[in-house]
Amino acid sequence: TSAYTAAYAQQGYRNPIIPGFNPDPSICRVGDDFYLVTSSFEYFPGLPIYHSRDLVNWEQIGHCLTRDEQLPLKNAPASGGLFAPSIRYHKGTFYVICTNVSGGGNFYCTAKKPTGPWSDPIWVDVKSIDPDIFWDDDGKTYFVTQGDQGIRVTEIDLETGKVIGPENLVWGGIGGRFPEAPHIYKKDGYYYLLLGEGGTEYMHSATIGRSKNLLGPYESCPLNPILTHANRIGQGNPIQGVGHADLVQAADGSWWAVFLGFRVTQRYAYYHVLGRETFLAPVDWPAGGWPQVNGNGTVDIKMDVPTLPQSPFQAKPNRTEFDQAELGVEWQFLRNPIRAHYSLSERKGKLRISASKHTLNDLDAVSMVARRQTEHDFIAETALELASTDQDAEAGITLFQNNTHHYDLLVRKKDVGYVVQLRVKVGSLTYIAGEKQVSSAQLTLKIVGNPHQYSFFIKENKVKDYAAIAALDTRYLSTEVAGGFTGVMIGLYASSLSESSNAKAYFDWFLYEPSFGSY
Ligand code: 6LW
Repeated sequence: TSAYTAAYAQQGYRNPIIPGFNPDPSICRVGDDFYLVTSSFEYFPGLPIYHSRDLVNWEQIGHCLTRDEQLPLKNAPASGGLFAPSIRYHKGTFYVICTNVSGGGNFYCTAKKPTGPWSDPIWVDVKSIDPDIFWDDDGKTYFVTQGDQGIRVTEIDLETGKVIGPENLVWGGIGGRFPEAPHIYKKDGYYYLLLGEGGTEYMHSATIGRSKNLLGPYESCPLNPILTHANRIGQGNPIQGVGHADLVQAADGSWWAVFLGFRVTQRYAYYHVLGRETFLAPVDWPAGGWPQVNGNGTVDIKMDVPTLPQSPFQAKPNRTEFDQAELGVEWQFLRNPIRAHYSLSERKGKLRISASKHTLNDLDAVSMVARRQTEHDFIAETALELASTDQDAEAGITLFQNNTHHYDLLVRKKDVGYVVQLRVKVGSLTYIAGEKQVSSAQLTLKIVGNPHQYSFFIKENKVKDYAAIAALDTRYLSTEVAGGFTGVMIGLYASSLSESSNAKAYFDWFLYEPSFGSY
C-alpha cells in the first residue's frame, strides 16, 4: 500500500499526461506546484515548461530558452539541438540543466520564476548528455551525467559551472545498453540513483540503485527494472518504450514517477508517430525500502489509482484566430527563426509567413510555425491565401516528422490559376500523391488523422464541399521509419526556390481538434 492516504483523493487519470512529442520529462515541486520540462531538439524556443497542481492536469507556461543567444541552432540536424533536460528548485532558484548537442554542450540556466526570464547558459565542460545537478547536504554541487560505461558524478562550482573535481564513474546499472538519464535522490540515509537503460526504443526501462556514499558503490534494486514494458506483462500494451524517469514527492508525502513512453498505432504493430510522450505513475516508496512503480512496473492508458485532488486548467480553444499580438506557447519554429518572416500585425487577424528560400528539406531557417500532433485521431484545418507572382513559391500545411519525412498539402501558382498538391517526402523518395487545379489562391486545407491514415482535403472559396485529395499511411512518418527523437508536428509554412521571391502566405485561422479515439 502507498504512503498516500489523503482522504480527499480522487480516483483515476488518463495517460499520457502530456501528449505528443514531449520526451525525457523531468519534474520538481515547489509547495503545491509541480513544474516539468521536456526535450525540444531542433525546435525554437527550446524546452517547454509545464505547470500542474495535481500531476494529472498540465498547462504549458512557456519555454526555458527563448533568446537566440541562449539557443544557437544554426544548421542543427533533425533531432540535434537540445537533448534531455532536468529541472530542479534549490534555495529559491529554479535550474534547468541540459545539453545543446549542436553547439556548446552541457549547460544550466537559472530563474527566480519558472516563467522566466531564464539566465544565459552557464556552460559546464563535461562531455556527455542527460545532465542533472545534485546538491549534497554538505553544500557541495555535483553534475550528474550519462556515460558509455555508466553514470558519472563530477563536482562543480555552482556560480561558474567550473569543474572542480574528477569525473567519477559511479554505476553502470544492471547491464542494459545506454545507461543514461540519471537523477539522484537522497532519502532515509541513502543516495538513490535512477537511470534509463536499454535505449529509448522498445527495450527501454528505468532502473535504480542505492548507496550510503554518493560516489558508490551502488547496490542494484532487487526489483530492477522498476519500470519497463519490454517483458511479457508489457507485450501488447499500446504504450511501449517506457523509461527515462524522474521521481517527485507531493506535499502529502506520496511519490510519483514521470517518464517517457510512446503510443503505438496498433497493438503488436510497431510504429509510432506522436513521438515520445510524458506519462505518470504512482510510486510506493516505503522508508528504508525500494521504490515500486505502479505495482509491477507497467502502466496503462486508463489509470485506476487514487490521485491528488484534481485541479484542471481551463481548456484552450481549438481554433486560433491569429488575432493576438503573439503566437501561443504551443507554437515553435524550426531552428532560430528569421523574425521578419513572420507577422501578426501586417493584416489584422492573420498570420503572415514570408517564403524563405529554404524548403522543408533543408537544415536551415525554414519559414514554418508548428505545433505537436498530440493524438492519433484529430482534425487540423487552416484557411490561407498565397500572395505570389512567383511560380516557385508554395505555402501550405505540413505533417512534419523531420526534414526527410513530411507530408505537405500546398498551393502554388501556375500559368493560369493555381494548383494544390499533396507531396510525400519519405527519405530519398518524393512523390506527388494528389493534385488539383484551383481557380484562386484562397483555400481551406484540412487533414483528418487516425492511427493508420492521414486524409487530406481542400475547399475552394465559394465552393460548399471539401474535395478529397488523397489519404496516406501514417507509418511512413513514424519514428520507426524516419528515425530520430521527435514526433509529428503540424506546420504552417511558405517557401520558394527563387532567391528573390516576394511570396507571402496569410493564414486566417487554424483549427486543431484532437480526440482520444481508441487510445
Ligand atoms: C536522451 C536519452 C534518451 O538524451 O533519448 O530516452 C535521448 N532517452 O536519455 C534523446 O531524447
